[in-house]
Amino acid sequence: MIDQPTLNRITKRNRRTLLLAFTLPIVLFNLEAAQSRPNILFILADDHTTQAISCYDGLFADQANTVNIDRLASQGMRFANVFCTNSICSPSRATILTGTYSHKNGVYILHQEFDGTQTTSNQVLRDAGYQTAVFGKWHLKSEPYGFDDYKVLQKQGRYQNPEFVVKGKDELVTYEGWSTDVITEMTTDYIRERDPNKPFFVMCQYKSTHDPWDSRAPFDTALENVEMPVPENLYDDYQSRGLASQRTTLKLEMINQETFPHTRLQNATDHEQRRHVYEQYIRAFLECGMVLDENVGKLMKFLEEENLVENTIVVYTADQGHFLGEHGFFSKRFMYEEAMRMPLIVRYPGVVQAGSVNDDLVANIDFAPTLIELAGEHVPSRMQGTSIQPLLQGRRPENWRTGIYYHYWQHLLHRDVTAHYGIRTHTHKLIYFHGLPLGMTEYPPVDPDWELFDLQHDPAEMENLYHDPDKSALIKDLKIQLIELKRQYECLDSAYPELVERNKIHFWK
Ligand SMILES: [Ca+2]
Repeated sequence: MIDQPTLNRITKRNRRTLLLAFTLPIVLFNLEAAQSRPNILFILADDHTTQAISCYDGLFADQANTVNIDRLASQGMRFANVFCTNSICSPSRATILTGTYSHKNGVYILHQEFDGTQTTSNQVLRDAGYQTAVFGKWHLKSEPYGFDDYKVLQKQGRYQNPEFVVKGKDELVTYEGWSTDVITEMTTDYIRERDPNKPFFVMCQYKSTHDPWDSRAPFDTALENVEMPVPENLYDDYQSRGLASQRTTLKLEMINQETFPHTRLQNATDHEQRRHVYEQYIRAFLECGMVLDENVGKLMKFLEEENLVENTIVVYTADQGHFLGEHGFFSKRFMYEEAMRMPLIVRYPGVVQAGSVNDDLVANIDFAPTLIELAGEHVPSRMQGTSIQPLLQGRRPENWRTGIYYHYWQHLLHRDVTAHYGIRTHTHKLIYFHGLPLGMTEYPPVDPDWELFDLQHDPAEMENLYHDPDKSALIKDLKIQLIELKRQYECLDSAYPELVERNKIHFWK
């Protein structure tokens, strides 16, 4: 015979079991739903080139001191061969948002107004129930569209006490402090105050390391007494190449004092002036990167404190690369390696193997499709890139791309870089300086030129092999691949009669 208290105990236990039997699946289901919809923190730096990030093991690996970005790489996957498809600010940003080339998204050159109503990663994620926000540098002229919240710098913005365009406010709002710190705080404030029942997609977009490469204490003197390495081709004379490199005003001695108000030598040769500016420029750039790196550390610490570090995908990248004195250049634009290559680090615990490195050919058109697929959503067919999710999981699809198509449209406008397009494979790069404005600028056409580089034997791209008779079969093959990519991305020369005319003489020559 069971007494009443025992019966009560058993019934109570049964009730609990029954309750557990009902609630456990719901709890597990919710957990699964949460896990299948990770948060995304997308950190976009400006011009932060791979040579300035220690874990990329470039010339400045020992001086850059990017401990926090390096730690992120050690916890995730670092991509070694990611390339910009049009290496300049606004166009790359439009590509990152839309997963399309410039000729598709309409932002070919700087200061063109971005039509934010076209399909973007943030809109797809927002429609899927994500909370979306962007803070920091925007540089797409139009106001952000399809974000629940935004605070963005007007144009380039400034480092000290920056002004922001704030959602819902007509007047610009000034924020006291250093731009990099302010943007971090906006990002963490938003995440802290979000609806915790919904995943978030936050784009944290720093001005660092754009010119004028300012930094604040304690980093503004960090490299003062440190000897800096010098790229072997700092004094490049551009002899084997066409006129594009000779024509450009991207040379260090030509940085105007408005951009970089540092000292100049009196009565110096171009090379002396170049070296003198280089010594100041390289320190300023890397110190600016240290403030940025410290802020990446702050973001990661915040995610840990908020218990978000396991279910938040953290992406670190920049809108393109930057010359750090290679070929004597600063800035970007050219299809040469230092400007075309972008950093990309993805941390996603449980999915991405910590400390892994990938060297497949990836492009900025892939970013939007990747974020959408990682969020479990369908990639819109309008997007021209391919999700790198399989690469993140350690699998390379059999048909993964073997060449990247590049097109720089901003013919001669700012810094006198000739318009060009080309293909980069794992081993070679073929560049066609078609030299036509193609409706984008009012600058006059210049004579066309070709350059071919063997990236395995000449990674610094010093020897143009285009005129080597032994390379004619290789050149023909690369041109066929280039045309195939132009067909694939619907960027055919037939849209430009002046280019068709020029190609009749110069393309297959
Ligand atoms: Ca940029």
